[in-house]
Amino acid sequence: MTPFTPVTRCRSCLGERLTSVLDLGHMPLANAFHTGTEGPRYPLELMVCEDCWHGQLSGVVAGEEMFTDYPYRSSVSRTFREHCRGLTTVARGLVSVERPRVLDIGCNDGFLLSLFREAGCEVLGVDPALNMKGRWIDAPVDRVDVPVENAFWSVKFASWLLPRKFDIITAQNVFAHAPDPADFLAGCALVLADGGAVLIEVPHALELFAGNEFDTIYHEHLSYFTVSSFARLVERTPLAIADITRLPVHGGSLRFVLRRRSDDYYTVAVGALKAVERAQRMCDPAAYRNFRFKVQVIRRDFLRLVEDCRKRGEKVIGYGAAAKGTVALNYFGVDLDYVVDDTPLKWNKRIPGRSTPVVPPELLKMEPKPLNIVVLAWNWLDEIRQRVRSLRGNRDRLITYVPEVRCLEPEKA
Ligand code: JHZ
Repeated sequence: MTPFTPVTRCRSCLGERLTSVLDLGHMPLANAFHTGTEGPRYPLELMVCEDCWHGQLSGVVAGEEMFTDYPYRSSVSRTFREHCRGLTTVARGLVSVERPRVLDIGCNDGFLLSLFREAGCEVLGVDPALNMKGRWIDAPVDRVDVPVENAFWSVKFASWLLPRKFDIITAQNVFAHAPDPADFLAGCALVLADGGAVLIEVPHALELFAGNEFDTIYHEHLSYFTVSSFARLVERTPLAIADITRLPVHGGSLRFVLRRRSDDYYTVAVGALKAVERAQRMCDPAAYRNFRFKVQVIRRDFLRLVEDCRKRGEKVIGYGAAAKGTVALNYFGVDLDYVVDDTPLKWNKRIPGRSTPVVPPELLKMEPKPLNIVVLAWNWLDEIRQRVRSLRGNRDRLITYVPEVRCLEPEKA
């Protein structure tokens, strides 16, 4: 078990007034799928800074423990692959270079870089996951083979890359993992070419609270950004916000385009989105109490639903062994009959903290009776619904629990 380092200052504005929003107790690491012997548990508590309202965990588990052997493949979802195509086009439109040099931080299985390369860019990935280097993807996209450095991103690592410079720097769903996000941005600034752009995508904390997305709180996610808290952080770096887009992926995300401060780009999006966040009471402690209450209601309703299904002798299974599924099942304190997932690296393992096994979706074809299928990867609900139908026709009941517990009955033909 590696040390758990308590956080005493806000990661965004360095203020010291951190207050608890939701304490999920001691939880396993969300991606530590196991084969019998469970890994350690660590405190999991979401705090908010009363100065800049940045959401953050109460403590840090060492990145080496979470990301060196990483089972998550971002490109398993077709919707996400389409999203990556969109990002590639946007990024290329931001720079005037014909053959941009692209750096992807937290490149995971290399899918995004493969798109940039197809578009004629020169690419480099950085990722700490040792299990991915040279292996890339098993399914479902074609084998991706792009150059990757195994490292955590930092000023120190960026200095090592010099004199290489990049016209486009991307970081999808990795910035919230950074223990020192100001250092992360300073590293980007160091290797950013003149006229270049940094594109950072993070889940939007506004959606977390408005949509009761409690299960996106886990040890990997040290930060929960709003536009306001991101803007406070960027002030401490050599970069400036040139644009912001709200995105539907991962339950609602933000894409920030950052430029070198001296490049004099200006956006009205910051002010407009800060106003949206204020209107949603992101600076009101009562809103956080309300969130806590609604999360408790979800647990109560979910447990009742599972109990009812089991009383009727029905199976309750899950689709998508997402990291957030780990949080949800541990918070509910419940095991499912099994969970199916299209990621081979997760098969024949168990959900962290639980005894629920993860198995290939093909197994669903062997189930004779209608099933109750909890969509643990609720952010890909439409895609998973289609997948289930293609495997089994339209006869199962899908269950979601975000923003509230809801049953989607099979449509009557
Ligand atoms: P998915 C990840 O969280 C990890 P997770 C990370 N920490 C992060 O920051 C967030 O994203 C934003 C499976 N699936 O994408 C694949 C199928 O099997 O919601 C995945 O195991 N078939 C970097 O893990 C899981 O579901 C399918 O058709 O919560 C989805 O995980 C589809 C669509 C998904 O992220």
